[in-house]
Amino acid sequence: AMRAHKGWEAQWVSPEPRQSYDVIIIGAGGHGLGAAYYLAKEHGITNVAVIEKGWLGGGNTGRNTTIIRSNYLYEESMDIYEHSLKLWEGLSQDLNYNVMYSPRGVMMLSHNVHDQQSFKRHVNANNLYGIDNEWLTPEQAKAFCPPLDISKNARYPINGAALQRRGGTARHDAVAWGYARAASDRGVHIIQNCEVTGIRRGPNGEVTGVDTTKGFIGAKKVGVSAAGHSSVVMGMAGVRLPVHSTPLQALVSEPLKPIFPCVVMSNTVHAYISQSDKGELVIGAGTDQYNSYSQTGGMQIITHTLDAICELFPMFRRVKMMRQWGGITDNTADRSPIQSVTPVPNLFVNAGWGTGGFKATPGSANLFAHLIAKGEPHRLAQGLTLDRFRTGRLIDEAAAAAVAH
Ligand code: FAD
Ligand code: PYC
Repeated sequence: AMRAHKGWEAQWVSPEPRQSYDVIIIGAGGHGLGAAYYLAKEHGITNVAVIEKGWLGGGNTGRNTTIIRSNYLYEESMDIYEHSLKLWEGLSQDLNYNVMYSPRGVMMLSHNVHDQQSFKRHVNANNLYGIDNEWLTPEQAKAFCPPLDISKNARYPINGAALQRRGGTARHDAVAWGYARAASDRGVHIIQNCEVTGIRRGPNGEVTGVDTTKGFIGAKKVGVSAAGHSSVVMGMAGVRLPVHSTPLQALVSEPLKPIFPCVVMSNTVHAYISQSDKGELVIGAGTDQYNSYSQTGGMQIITHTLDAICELFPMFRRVKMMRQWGGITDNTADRSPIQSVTPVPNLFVNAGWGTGGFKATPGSANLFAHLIAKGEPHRLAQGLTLDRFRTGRLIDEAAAAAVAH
């Protein structure tokens, strides 16, 4: 049947690299591709290359469980995640590419008094800032998500839940492909299968370009958006990033008819779940507890998550799992991201999104483009610079990260 599909146009061009560019972005995930798109669209900078060691979207962009929400605690976080949520709402139209954004609601389960106090604090902080988030009783949680077991004798009983109705999911591959096509249409070069192996610097320490497996490519400015390999790439410029990398795993079940209407997360028992449009249950775990660049992850972590899913949703006990994988997450001590100028002139970094940067893709890309174009952070990203690790003005989002670390 596929033979009938002839004459499809390539969605983006795959050019040979030029000798030099105004801007090189390292890493063709959603963040890097999106930043290139917004550089072209909002700042008129089109002499841009996005350089990717593998295939575009093959990093965490194509490995995540696609949960989108903006229910974080501090203003610095609410600013960027809500900016992102608003961009999600119009992204398919903006890119003319269906990213399948689905605001089906993200519900976070509370299992004990500590969870309840923490979630209610988030609900209040969000509401005061104009962001939707509400507290539900166990009965209301069950009405919102019928497969949930709320019986008092459940192994992991719940005493309520926090619900962000505007939260939801999007199709991760489509996000990468949509940004790639839109950036390519505006003249951006996307260069795949090209690993950056070095960052070259001039007489004043400034960036002059990158060494790659396709040779040296010059650049006036370089933006690093390499997720799990952020500290490796920044190390090429002599910058030690306050980030550690750990595997994070997910898996999908055999396809089922529509059964699960929303997204549910339980940080306390280390599991989160939704159902894709193909019908697969999409399930994710907490991070492995050791630093690693392995895109597989430990077996005991994922089996623990499946134990939790079976307890929370007993009807899924006989469902078969089809595929499991891992991604490498770049984690900061305060679980908040870094968008920053660096000690190296004309080198910019977007990193530290760890277990939670998919939801931030449009917002992060949009603000990273601003940082690269203007040389200083946008108002909405001012708190996210590297400075905070020197001043101690950390943004502790460990609870809002909602994934066991
Ligand atoms: P990536 O898509 O990883 O892009 C970085 C790119 O840089 C990669 O393609 C890589 O190959 C490339 N690269 C690295 N080094 C080099 C080099 N030397 N030269 C050239 N290219 C290089 N977030 C959420 O908000 N919601 C979720 O539900 C969620 N679930 C997750 C589940 C899992 C299992 C994982 C692993 C992550 C999850 N995340 C989630 C986090 C989210 O996936 C990431 O924060 C986000 O996708 C990062 O996007 P990115 O574009 O920065 O990174
Ligand atoms: O940040 O919402 C999130 C998330 C969910 C699963 C992994 N990360």
